[in-house]
Amino acid sequence: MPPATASAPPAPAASTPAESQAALTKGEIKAMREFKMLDFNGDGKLSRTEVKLFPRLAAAFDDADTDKDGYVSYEEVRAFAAKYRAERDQQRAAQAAAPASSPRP
Ligand SMILES: [Ca+2]
Ligand SMILES: [Ca+2]
Repeated sequence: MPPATASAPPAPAASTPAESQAALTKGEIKAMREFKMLDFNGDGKLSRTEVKLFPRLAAAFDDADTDKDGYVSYEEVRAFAAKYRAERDQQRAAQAAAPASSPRP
């Protein structure tokens, strides 16, 4: 019996199998639902035609389609939303950090 054919899995037995990834935030659930609503033909990605009805999405289409395959996948939507949120947070933080910019003349 050669000991080389050990049937034990080589993976280190980590106790938590991506537990944090499984937990979807409320925002992500909402985003997923909206994504599925927009995905009329259910192929898991949004085409330019599918977002045509939504000018704001159509305008952001090229920005969101990071791999330029002509479709926006859910991953791309998520990345885009994260980027958008980060930029907005940054703007908000910048505004909060600048109390001198009061609208008084
Ligand atoms: Ca689609
Ligand atoms: Ca794409």
